[in-house]
Amino acid sequence: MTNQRDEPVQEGAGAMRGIILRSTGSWYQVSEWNSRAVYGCRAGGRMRLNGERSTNPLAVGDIVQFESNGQTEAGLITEREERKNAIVRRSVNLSKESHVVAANLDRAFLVATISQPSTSTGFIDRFLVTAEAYGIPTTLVFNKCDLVAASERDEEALSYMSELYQMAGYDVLRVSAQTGEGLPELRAAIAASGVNMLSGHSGVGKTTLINQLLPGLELRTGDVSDSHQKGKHTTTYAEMFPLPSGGYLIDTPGIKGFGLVQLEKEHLHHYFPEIFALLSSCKFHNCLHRAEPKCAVRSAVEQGMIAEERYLNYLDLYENFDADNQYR
Ligand SMILES: Nc1nc2c(ncn2[C@@H]2O[C@H](COP(=O)(O)OP(=O)(O)O)[C@@H](O)[C@H]2O)c(=O)[nH]1
Ligand SMILES: [Mg+2]
Ligand SMILES: [Zn+2]
Repeated sequence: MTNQRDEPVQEGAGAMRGIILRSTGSWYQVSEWNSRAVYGCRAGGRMRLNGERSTNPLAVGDIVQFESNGQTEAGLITEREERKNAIVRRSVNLSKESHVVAANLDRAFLVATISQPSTSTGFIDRFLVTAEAYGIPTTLVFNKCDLVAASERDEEALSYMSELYQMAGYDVLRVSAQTGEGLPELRAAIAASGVNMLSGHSGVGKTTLINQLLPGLELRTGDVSDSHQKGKHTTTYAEMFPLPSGGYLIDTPGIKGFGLVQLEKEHLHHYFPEIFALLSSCKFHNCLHRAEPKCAVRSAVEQGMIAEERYLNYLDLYENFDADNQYR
């Protein structure tokens, strides 16, 4: 048996397979595949990850080979298995390096709120395009519905948003981490697949939801107290929690936006499912649904079969797609 370095891994000397639960710079928590026992590990210094321009070659959700002599605090990661997908964002410094938020996701839950803070459809659509491009099915979770119930305008906004995304084919859940409304449905949706990620703006209640779903964790949550009504950054790194059902749940720090590292402008429309579904009905096989004649997408928008706001967000993304393929 060999690893990527072509050095023999001694059978019985503790070569194991695991999944990264947490990474804080050079230190990793790895859950052993079968026993789920957690090992503290460093990364082998000579581990080569051919030509990636990433600030973190190992991320939460990565499946790795590691060695340990039985001590749970002194593991060594020797190999990373190929990723089936990875959510990437531009690194905080201005270099072209990217930062992998999490890898090998089976489902994303985009947590959004109508108020405190409000989530725009522009932000939701950028997230959905990214998730579609990576092939990660996404469920929309509107949290803080207890607040919505107190305002007629917010109720209308929530109904509008729910319909917008249901029309586009997405599952939409309405929940409140505070009152418990909708949590059984959220729990059921999560248990259905392996590695689940909660994402969304800072302050929308991701960590509070995880505390509700996994009692006993008692993670720190943020107060919506500063002047912008955006929660404080209480979650600094993505972190993954094992679920009793066998799956995992990832809490991510509030994100401002994701980069679409491998996406081309001309392919953007492939990642709006309801738009892409009509492409074969457009006159031109390479229709971009802008000003082309006999465009089935534009007539569907006119007939109310495709939501105008989704279509306008598509046009906006297309027009403002910058050279770095990055969203802000
Ligand atoms: N009213 C209300 N407040 C909530 C709800 N869920 C979370 N919060 C509050 O929103 C703030 C931010 O929550 P947090 O979980 O830290 O958000 P995160 O940044 O997405 O992890 C905290 O003060 C929570 O108590 C909810 O369903 N209703
Ligand atoms: Mg949080
Ligand atoms: Zn068209």
